[in-house]
Parts: sequence; C-alpha cells; structure tokens
Amino acid sequence: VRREVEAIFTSMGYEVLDGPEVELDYYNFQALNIPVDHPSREMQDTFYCDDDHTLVMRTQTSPVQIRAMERMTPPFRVIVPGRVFRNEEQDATHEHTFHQVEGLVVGEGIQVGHLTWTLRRFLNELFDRELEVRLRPGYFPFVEPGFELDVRCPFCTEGCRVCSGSTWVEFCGCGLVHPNVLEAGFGGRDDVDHEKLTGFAFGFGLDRLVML
Ligand code: 2U9
Repeated sequence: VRREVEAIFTSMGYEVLDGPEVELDYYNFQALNIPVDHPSREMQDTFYCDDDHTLVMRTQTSPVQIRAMERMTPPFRVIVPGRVFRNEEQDATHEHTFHQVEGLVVGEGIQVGHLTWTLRRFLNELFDRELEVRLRPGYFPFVEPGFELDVRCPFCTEGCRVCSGSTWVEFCGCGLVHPNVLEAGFGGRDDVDHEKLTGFAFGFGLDRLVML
C-alpha cells in the first residue's frame, strides 16, 4: 500500500522523502508551532531519548518537511512516509509505533482548492473510482485553517460497519501551512517571496488505509 501511495503521488509530481526517526525537539515541536505546554509533549505521549528532553522519537513525520523547507527552493511537492512513535496505552487499535504519510506543497498562491483537488484525486486513484470528499473544521497547531477530510465510504451507499452507518470515513487531517511554520522553514531566505508564499499540508495513518 505504501508503494501504491508513493506511485500515485509521484505521478502528480511529488518527491518521496525520508529523514531521522530520532529527532531534535526543535524539528518535532518548536518549528511546527507546537507550544511548550501542548499535551502531545507530555511524557505519556512522547518517548524522550535523553534526560534533558533534547532528543525525541518523532511523533509525526513533519520534522522531515521542516528539514526539506530548509534545503529546498519553492515551488515543491513532497510526501514523507515513515514510522512514528507515541508513548500511549496499546490496545487493538493503538500501537506505540505506527506509520504515517504526510504531504507538503509550497508555492505562490497555494490555497484550499488545491488541497481538496489533490486529496480527491489521490483517493480516486487508490480506490479506482470517483469518491466524494468533504471538509470539516479541525485543529492542528501547524496549519491554519485546519480541516479533517472525510471520503464517501468505499464499501457501501447506505451505511455499514466500516463507516459506522454514516456513509463517510475519516481519512486525514490537513490545512494551509501556518505562517509561523513557513517562517521556521524559510525565515531569513532572500530567494523566496515571503509575501506570496503559501502551502498546504496533510497527514494520514497508513495502517488505517491498509485496513480500508
Ligand atoms: C509541515 C507543515 C504542516 C501535516 C499535517 C495532519 C494535519 C494530521 C494526523 C492524521 C492522523 C497524523 O496519523 S495521524 O495521527 N495528521 O492530521 N498532518 S496537517 O502538516 C504539516 C506538516 C509539516 C512543515
């Protein structure tokens, strides 16, 4: 499934990136506009690698996109599949190690229409048919506005166990990249137009997609 996802996005001009699983607090939290008192930073959620909490097991693949912003020149499109780690109670639907795919597109005039078009196109390729998508408001510190994107249930038209009778299945979180995050990635660069530069980002769980 990961290779299928990579093939669909590379066909749309995306580059596939990876990066370190052990990260600096700066790349995993600070640069992503995640404040010091954010719950995801709690010991119960994050595996810290050293006593002074400088090194963490990455809780999402987003630090790779910050590193990409530092070395790449917009416009660009990237996806980052990889393992992420959360210090959570394990049960039938929660693992401390799971897989995510995140995407980042940066350029002049990128807006929400580009985001919904891209994710609908991706889902249509993956499920081999036209499926409706919808946005709901969602909150993630690194995007503003932020959304949750649902896709019409690929398995039914009148409600089933997969969609809990609703005909919609939650697919991913997404949004326009927060100005603070653009600043963390591109701040001080004179080869980018900070006034015009915008971006969209999304993230979904690969394990869940495999189950679907
Ligand atoms: C940068 C800027 C923005 C990535 C995003 C999400 C929303 C999201 C979760 C969904 C389920 C991960 O597997 S999950 O727990 N992710 O909802 N991720 S926007 O936004 C970024 C990333 C990097 C520089």
